Amino acid sequence: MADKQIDPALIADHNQNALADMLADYDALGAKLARQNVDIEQLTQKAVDFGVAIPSWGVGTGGTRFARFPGLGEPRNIYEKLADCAVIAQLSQATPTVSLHIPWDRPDDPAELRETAASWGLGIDAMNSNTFQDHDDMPLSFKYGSLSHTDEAVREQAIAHNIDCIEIGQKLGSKALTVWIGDGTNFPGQQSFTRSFERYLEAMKKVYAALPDDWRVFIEHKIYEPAFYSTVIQDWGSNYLAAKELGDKAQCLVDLGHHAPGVNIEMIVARLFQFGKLGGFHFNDSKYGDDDLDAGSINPYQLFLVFNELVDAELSNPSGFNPAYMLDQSHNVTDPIESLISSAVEVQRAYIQALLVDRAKLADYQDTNDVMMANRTLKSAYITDVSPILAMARHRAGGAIDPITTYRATGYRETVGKQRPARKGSGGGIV
Ligand code: LRH
Ligand code: MN
Repeated sequence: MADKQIDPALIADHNQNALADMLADYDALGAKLARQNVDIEQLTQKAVDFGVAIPSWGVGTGGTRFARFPGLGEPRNIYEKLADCAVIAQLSQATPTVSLHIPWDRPDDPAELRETAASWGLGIDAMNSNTFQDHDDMPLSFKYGSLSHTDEAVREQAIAHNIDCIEIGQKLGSKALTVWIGDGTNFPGQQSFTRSFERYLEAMKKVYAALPDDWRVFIEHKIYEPAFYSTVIQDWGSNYLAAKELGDKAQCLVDLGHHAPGVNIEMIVARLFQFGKLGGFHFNDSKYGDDDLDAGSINPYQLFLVFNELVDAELSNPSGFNPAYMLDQSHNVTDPIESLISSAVEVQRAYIQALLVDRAKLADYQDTNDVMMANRTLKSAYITDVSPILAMARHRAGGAIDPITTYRATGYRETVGKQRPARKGSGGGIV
């Protein structure tokens, strides 16, 4: 039985106040769905079984290149980050794992860290390498790139770092490595697109060779930043080519914020799954660039359309369906714990809404080119308020019916605010 960060009695008290309304809403939705031959209990179980990983780097206050305004009780190390993740998991019951970033989360004692996480009912999800910053314990700079750098010694340094992340991850029970590199150029002519990609592939083959049999490597594409003219793994095309080149254990990770405004991300998801290269997601939201805003806060319909493709994919080929779901956000003006709770719930919401799509009816309308009815079939699922299902799932799993109100009632932020010394505001940087 996992240790609890929040006194379960406090959650039970709060749930007691919200229970009657939640049950009334749940029964009303159940009756509505029954008229559509949909069993609400099946959906609630799907919600209970759903999980999305928390980014360890997301529980600290984020910033931009202009500034970072630290909040109260900033976590100072991976143990305090895990403590905050445990609060999110206990209240939302939708975030069973944490994704780590090295060196930010490098553990002195991996076994002890794994135990501590497990004591809070948390597993360790994908490990993230970092060759987009220079590290004190590394002699060479990644200023001009890492795995695609022109200097073999720098590439070897980047390869060694990724292999180090795998070894740490093995001790923590992780099963995947996410490789996002900022390698690219700011000026036309600065580098050869082809030779950069060749160097990257050669280097990644050495990382790939170090993967244990039951591991995967997720390649994450991004259209720009920190490079502002070209990026080596710029889009799903370069990502897919690299994953194909490397082998079956290499798959593509889709960070929703890494595409140009207007790109049809749900179609990219369908393509990558169709060709067996859909590895996972970094869920967040954005309006312009890689804004790393809360998932579902700007364009919840897009999040729904992504899950619509995922539900379709799972139904079409269940055995080949194993995408890793992770959040990747930067919380600059909200309490990170509240944002991560709310974002996990919004991702879970998009999944349950997508399960409501009458796929047989949709296929008929598509086959007969009844455009209006096809779109309405999708839209009717999206406009269904599934909040009672999400609340019931949390309630049944021991979480909070209204997690953010309950979180505020715990006074957790004030408590850690007293325990953890205040952090001074600083210049740029996301963490
Ligand atoms: C790059 C990225 C990547 C992480 C970093 C924190 O923009 O999405 O996934 O390593 O954010
Ligand atoms: Mn990301």
